[in-house]
Amino acid sequence: MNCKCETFKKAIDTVRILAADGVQKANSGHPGMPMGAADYAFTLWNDFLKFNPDDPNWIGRDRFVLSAGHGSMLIYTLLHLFGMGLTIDDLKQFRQFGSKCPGHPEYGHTRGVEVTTGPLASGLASAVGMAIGLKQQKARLGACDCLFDQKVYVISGDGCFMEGTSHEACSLAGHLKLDNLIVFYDSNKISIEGDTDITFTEDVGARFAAYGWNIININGNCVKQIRAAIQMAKVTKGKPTLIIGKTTIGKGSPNLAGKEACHGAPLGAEELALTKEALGFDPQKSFVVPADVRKLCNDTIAARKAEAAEWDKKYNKFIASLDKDAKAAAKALLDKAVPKDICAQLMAVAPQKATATRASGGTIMQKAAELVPALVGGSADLNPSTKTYLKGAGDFGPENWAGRNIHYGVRELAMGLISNGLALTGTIPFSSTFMVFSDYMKPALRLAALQNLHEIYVFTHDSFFVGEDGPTHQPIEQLAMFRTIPGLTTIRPAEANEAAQAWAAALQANGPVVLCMTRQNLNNLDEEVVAKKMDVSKGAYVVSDDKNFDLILMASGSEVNVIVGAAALLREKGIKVRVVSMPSWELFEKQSAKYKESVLPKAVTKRISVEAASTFGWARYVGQNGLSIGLDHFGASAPCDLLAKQYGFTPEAVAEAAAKYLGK
Ligand SMILES: Cc1ncc(C[n+]2csc(CCOP(=O)(O)OP(=O)(O)O)c2C)c(N)n1
Repeated sequence: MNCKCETFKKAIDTVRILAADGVQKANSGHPGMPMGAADYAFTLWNDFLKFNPDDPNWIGRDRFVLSAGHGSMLIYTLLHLFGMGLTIDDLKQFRQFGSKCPGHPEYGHTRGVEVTTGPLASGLASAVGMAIGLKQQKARLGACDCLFDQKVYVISGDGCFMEGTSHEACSLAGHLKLDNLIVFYDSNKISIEGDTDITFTEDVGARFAAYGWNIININGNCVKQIRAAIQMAKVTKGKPTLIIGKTTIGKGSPNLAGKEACHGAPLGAEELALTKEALGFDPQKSFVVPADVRKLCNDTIAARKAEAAEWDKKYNKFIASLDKDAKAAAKALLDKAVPKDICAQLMAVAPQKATATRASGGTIMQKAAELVPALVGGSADLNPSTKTYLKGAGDFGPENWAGRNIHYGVRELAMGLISNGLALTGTIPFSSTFMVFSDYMKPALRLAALQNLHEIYVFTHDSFFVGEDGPTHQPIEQLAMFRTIPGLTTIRPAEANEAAQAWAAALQANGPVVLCMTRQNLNNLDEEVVAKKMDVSKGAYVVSDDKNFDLILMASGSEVNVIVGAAALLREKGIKVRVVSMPSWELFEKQSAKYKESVLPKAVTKRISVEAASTFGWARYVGQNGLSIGLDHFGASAPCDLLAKQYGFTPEAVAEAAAKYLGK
């Protein structure tokens, strides 16, 4: 072995030991995976990965996704060795409060972490979104291969491939021929409960070959084979690549290598010392980077910086070569620009007749797509129903990488996680399905919120008003679910004008937004209300009221029409009412105490909420003496008008319930 080879091997062992040291010090974490995958990960970073230590968001970079997020010490060690901002002291703080090295990698928290991972396979699915995003970006900018040839590199373990998400997302990746996606399968045949033979005996390579992937089998602990595999993957056209690397979990540990015991627990002081000794390190010392390893990495850092500077020159030349319009378009796309007057422009196209909000939303989003080039997305095989197809914007795929419509097929969870990947590669993605199937997307919604990703969910058929499809298709508890996710904004517009304002708010948001749209037609509110009172951006506003009102009726979405009707009936009886449209709790909560008081004055304690969903949470607004009219049971298959009567969601029924509540 020549000196360079020796240092390279020592560098890989340094990754093993730093990872094990971090877990040992924290007395918590997963040393086995980083130790087993160190050969691949270090070789990838040192020899192939394009990154810029000076700028983690450098546009020319490849993406590195550690889908097996439990092996987080692996990425922290690499970020340290390759000058991405983590220090040895940071590594020593693994899993401690406020540390830059939390238990699982967190996007936006640790410089250089491209996506939050931990829920197995979510990173892999989001990586598919990144691969789509990079293809789209390149095609839409009109950049050539010699400039934009970024790859998305993923490390996944057995767990990622057991998860259903890997099926959904990788099936789509194969179909779309995403040859910029290179996934390493750290096939160590161990998961928490032991040998994967107890649960997972399928031929993953055959499965992925059937999806249309390029499969390369290697010894994942052999650097020579790793290099050859990555080189081959990089030049493969028309297919994503899966490199199946047979590895040994905990490699380097004399007594625990190959055993599940090192998957999720520290090696133990004694075994760690034995490991260091076996690998030629001083067993008495921790968190050491040998001088020649440091030099190797520093040389790589310097080389990467120089390459990035060279690339930037070419990129700037390319941008300068664009004509005025193309330059403006590129800027709008890359900046995710949203015009300041977006709300007025969207309001101008809102249909002025009774329409379902899925339909008015569909019209509005055509305009939104025209005004916001970064808006891309699709539905999980429901475009004709959710009305979310962007006309004239093309279908994404090998025939048209610039297409802004993504056909996800019936793959809701993959759609959600891919959207997260799209948001992470510089677009504002939308994704759409029936609201009840948002259940299939919950992990993606949560991860979008956790990462504060700007994306938009268009969930239609938002209540039992779906009608004939019955309880399987009638959402009840989903609204409550959305509202419990921190950082997720839910907007349920009452009619077409509110739908336009909701879309504007969603495009101007800085995190994920759910738009809940109806299947059934809804009357627009009075022109005067639209012109003078409507303000979805505030979350709630007064639609109408009587002087000295002593009852507040509040509702969201389709039930605003219902309370407007109920208020008219109550007024006939001499009851003084205020009607409040409340499309978004989250936006309302962001308002000043003064504004909130102006809409829901504390002095008025007689309050009724009406929403065709679980009443869970409305107590917050109706208070102890309030009444919440909702649906705390599943619906039924029947025409929606009949169900409305059956369940008390008509103006008459609400007026009657209100009169009873008031004792009148
Ligand atoms: C969705 C999800 N389910 C369960 C877990 C808990 N978990 C963490 S690692 C792991 C086993 C993963 O096995 P493998 O991918 O082979 O990792 P390795 O043993 O190689 O470290 C499990 C079940 C998780 N992180 N995410």
